[in-house]
Amino acid sequence: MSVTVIRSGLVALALTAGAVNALAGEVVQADISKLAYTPAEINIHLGDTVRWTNHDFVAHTATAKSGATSGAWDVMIPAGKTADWQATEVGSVQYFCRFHPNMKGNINVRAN
Ligand SMILES: [Cu+2]
Repeated sequence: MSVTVIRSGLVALALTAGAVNALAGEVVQADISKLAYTPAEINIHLGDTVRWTNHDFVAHTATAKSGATSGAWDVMIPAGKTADWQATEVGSVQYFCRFHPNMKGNINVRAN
């Protein structure tokens, strides 16, 4: 009987931790280097933020392709700087750089 009580207590603790995490969202680090997004594919959860760091000496953008699930968005990432994008909808979105259209990436947003 006491074992059951301890186990249910652990389950309650785990659920609480999950709820706090979902509320805050995580910051997921990504890089831009030598005209490429690294990693090119990013898997995150709803509410998480992607933070790109641009290591190049030219500015880049992360621009959602038209028709993206998450709607149109366009993030400017100046040379040597960071920029953020927060996932507010579940789904996959392909993005590219407006200045260098060969740069392509993909973000998969899952429900929490
Ligand atoms: Cu670029």
